[in-house]
Amino acid sequence: MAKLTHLPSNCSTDDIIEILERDGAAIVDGFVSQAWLNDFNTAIQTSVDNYVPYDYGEPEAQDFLGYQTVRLNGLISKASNYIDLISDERLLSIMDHFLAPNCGQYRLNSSEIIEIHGGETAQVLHWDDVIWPAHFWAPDRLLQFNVMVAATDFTESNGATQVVPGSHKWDHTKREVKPNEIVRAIMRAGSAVFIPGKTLHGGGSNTDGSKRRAIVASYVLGWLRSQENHFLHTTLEQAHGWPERVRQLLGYDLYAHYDENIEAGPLGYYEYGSPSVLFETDTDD
Ligand SMILES: O=C(O)CCC(=O)C(=O)O
Ligand SMILES: [Fe+2]
Repeated sequence: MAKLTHLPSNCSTDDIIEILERDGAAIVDGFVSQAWLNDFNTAIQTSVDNYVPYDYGEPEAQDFLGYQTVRLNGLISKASNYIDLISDERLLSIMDHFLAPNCGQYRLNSSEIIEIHGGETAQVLHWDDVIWPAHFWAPDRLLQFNVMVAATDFTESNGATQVVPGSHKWDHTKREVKPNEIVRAIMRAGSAVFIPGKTLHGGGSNTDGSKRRAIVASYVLGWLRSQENHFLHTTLEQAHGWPERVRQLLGYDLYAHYDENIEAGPLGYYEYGSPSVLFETDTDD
């Protein structure tokens, strides 16, 4: 029977990495503090309340993104303590392990609220790496890594994510999922589920009407385009107030790839140099 391992909040990043290597998914209970979560939920509430459903255009996109689901991007502008999540040392150590070998410098891919409301049906099972054609040319290379923090409890009936442990090692073109291979990421508010880009997963159906809110921080290889266009969700003025590491994660620097075997880049020029010149007068970081 498929199983999703829960680790305690005081586990080490090595413990998380070990389970992720084995299962392709893991839950860390109590990953964020209740105080951080309360502050985040308070800050984001106005944006959630003001949500106007998007027209996703194609029916396939609507099916995928949901009919009864509130989705928001640009969290760094909507809740100031989101910065703490994306630059959390434990998360960055995990990304150092899984993404850095394929890029050197990874970046924030997307920041999302995914709030599933009553009547939403289950999202199709998918793996997130599939959005970059590089998955086709380099199928054994991880491109993206998704972390979803439960901002409300995730339950069987309110849409807890469906996950297929072990599917990170599958050839997705050859193997179909069986119902008994799917487990639900049932967890308390404040816990987090880790889903690297080759693991099958999808939002669950909400049959009880209680809202299921996820706070997403996903990361991507630095040489791939991020799914979210961070520059349009933030301003240069805001970026001046961020720590240097956060600016780097949001793309305000130059990407170069140097290791023993590969030399590539630079990418992301500003006037043929690094965007970091824009921040040189800063003394706060
Ligand atoms: O909401 C969820 O539980 C998963 C959402 C997801 O996987 C996605 O939108 O790519
Ligand atoms: Fe996904």
